[in-house]
Amino acid sequence: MPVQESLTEEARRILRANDRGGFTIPTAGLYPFQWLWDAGFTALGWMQFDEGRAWQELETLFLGQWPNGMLPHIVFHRPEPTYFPGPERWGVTRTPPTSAITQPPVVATFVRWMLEQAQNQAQAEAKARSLYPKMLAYHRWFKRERDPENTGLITVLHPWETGADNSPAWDEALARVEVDPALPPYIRRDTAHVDPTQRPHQSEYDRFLTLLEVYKRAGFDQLRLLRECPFRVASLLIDCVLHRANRDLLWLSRRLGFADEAEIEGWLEASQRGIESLWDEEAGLYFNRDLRSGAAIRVGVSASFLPLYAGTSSPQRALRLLRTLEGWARQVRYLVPSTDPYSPRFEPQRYWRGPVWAVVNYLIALGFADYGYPEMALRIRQDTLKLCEMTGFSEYFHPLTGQGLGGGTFSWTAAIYLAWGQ
Ligand code: 9WN
Repeated sequence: MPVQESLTEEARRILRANDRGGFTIPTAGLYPFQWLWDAGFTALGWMQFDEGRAWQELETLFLGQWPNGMLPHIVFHRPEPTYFPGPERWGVTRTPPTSAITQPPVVATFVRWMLEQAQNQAQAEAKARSLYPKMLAYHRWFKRERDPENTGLITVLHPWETGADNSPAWDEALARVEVDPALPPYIRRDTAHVDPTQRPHQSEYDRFLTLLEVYKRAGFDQLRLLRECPFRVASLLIDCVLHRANRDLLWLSRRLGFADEAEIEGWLEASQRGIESLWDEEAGLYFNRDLRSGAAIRVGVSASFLPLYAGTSSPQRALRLLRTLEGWARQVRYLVPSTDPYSPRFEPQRYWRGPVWAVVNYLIALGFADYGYPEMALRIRQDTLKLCEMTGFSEYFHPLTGQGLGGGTFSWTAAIYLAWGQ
């Protein structure tokens, strides 16, 4: 399916319009700062028509990196009143101000791809070389502070870290977070921009905000939070994206002549084991895990297919995943719904409880292609492009009707259209 020239132009226009001078906001009003994994996808979009600007997106993102290596999920480059919680509520006294949690670490993988596809190789190599130590420090932080016992799974401390905020996978773990009776009052901004039926519930927001108070009380001490944080899960989105990012960091280490291979290989051995321990033979899917109870979270989500993107699955498991997704395809019109459409928790228009995300589709399709299933990869690509063509570059889409949902003129959706159209 060829992409439409006019829509390619429109996608570029969206990135330019959302450019705030070195960083791209996801969409005006709803998300007026720079988000971590959005920046990664957006860089892939910029790469299709302005390579210098693409590298700049990542350089700007790393301005928010903490001295301990952590790359925060939001960098508040400049004040904006239209989003909550902003820098005051996070209470991180750094310049630029940032949040205190991370997000799926897509960057090392995308730096590899950008280096591979760059027209300007000299520029790309210099940029990749200067980003490399920062990415290494970030991945070391994950290992040191979020998997100190080398279990092979990263401990995630907030649903926002997973990128899939109100996924039904987090329901029980989040319900166990007791809302802080002294929670400072707040006014949500998201529901002023988007129909509340497409956003998380208030009970979830109270818990999201309670977790911020927990971090502040712990002085953001990660090792302490590993013991004390009331929300602790293993997330397929984080573990699979990190595994692939470590494979690509290893590739970059060799390509650029750094000598970190043994260390990165050690991480990969552990995460290979960790991710495969999340397989459920009966369901034919991978499940997230509640790390407080140790139990599998037995609800299928789009991230359940990401071990293919990570590359940890066996061919047998990959085939089971294909069959599972074929089953989902009989229930919805557009792949890939963020929640199993057979699940009673499936809600086709409420944020991460059912709708389709172009960025997740991109990763899942790559996984199927890697495992020798190009038809499924093509189907996912075609569905994604069709959704953009039918209803524009929305934040997410209704898997039955194709309706565009959430924020409009969305950077990462436009970026995927550009990256996938080539
Ligand atoms: C909290 C920016 C981000 C995405 C996340 C998505 C949403 C934020 C929010 O928007 O999260 O980080 O306020 O809802 O869930 O994946 O990076 O697009």
